[in-house]
Amino acid sequence: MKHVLLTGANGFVGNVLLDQLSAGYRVSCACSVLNPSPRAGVEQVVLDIRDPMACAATLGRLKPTHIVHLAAISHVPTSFRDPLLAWNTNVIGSLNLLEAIKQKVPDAFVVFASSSEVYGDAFKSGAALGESSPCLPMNPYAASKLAAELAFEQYFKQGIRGVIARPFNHIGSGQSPDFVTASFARQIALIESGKQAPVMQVGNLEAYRDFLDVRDVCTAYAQLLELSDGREHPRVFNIASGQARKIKEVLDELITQSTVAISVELDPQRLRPSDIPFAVGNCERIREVLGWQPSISLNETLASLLADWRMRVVTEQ
Ligand code: A2R
Repeated sequence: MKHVLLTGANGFVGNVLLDQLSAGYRVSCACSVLNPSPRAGVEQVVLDIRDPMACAATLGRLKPTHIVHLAAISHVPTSFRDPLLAWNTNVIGSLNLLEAIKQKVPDAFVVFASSSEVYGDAFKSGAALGESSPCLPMNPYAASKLAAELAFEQYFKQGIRGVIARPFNHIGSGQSPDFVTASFARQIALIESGKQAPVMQVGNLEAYRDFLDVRDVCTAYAQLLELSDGREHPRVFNIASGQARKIKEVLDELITQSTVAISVELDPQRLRPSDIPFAVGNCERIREVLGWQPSISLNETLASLLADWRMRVVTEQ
């Protein structure tokens, strides 16, 4: 049976991907700490990807046929606050994993979760960016992901098998409220339950983003894993909807779905100076090669996000 190892398995994406892959794969999860409620039939290992010997030992023992590399410092403000942590995890951690693949499982097929953030300043063209657009990262997170991509490209040249994915803004249940749509949904749920005054604190509402449901992104990762069947394929894939949505439009829809009246207040602390005003991806490649396209509407995603936060705030202090 095909055996997939997920790094970063306890994260936002890892949790969803685990559900999707469990049907077709034996799944092992590499986590920085053990999940207290593990899934039945899924093996968990503790692995700090910054430790090269631990990476080699884990891959040597598990011998996965496939790997999805999700583990990262994924939050842009954290990468500004602690760039060494971001670079060590995102670049050196990826190199440690690549060396371990080369030494222990050289035939394994790896999907690396990079980010649309690598395009950075190139978004200022206003066009939907394709995979050959310039990569001009504007923050330490994006730069570290691009550096990791270069490392992957080098190992691909040496015969390691796999692809690089550049997902655009994926949202949904389980995401940290450090991210914009989760922050909105959490505040609405707090307001509805009387734990917050009926005033939403927001940052920049004028930016446009290419939003995707995390479940659609995970379907794309699962389809990318199927490229291990030996057919010719490109190395880099955008995972995008191709549609630009104004953040204000997303907020308005969430407020429409709320059961109470809510006003909106700008919080200057939530404004990021390096904000990119418009970011949208061209998704032709993944559609042509794999037939993938998003299947979940934004309103459906927002409804599930809100439902999730309504449950989560019950236990919040
Ligand atoms: O720090 P934890 O316990 O939350 O674990 C995070 C894990 N992680 C690590 N795992 C092993 N060794 C490390 N040194 C290490 N540092 C962090 O990566 C967490 O479980 C996971 C990342 O999850 P999230 O922050 O929720 O990211 P998300 O949204 O699931 O994104 C997945 C990937 C990331 O590479 C993004 O940059 C990419 O998709 O776009």
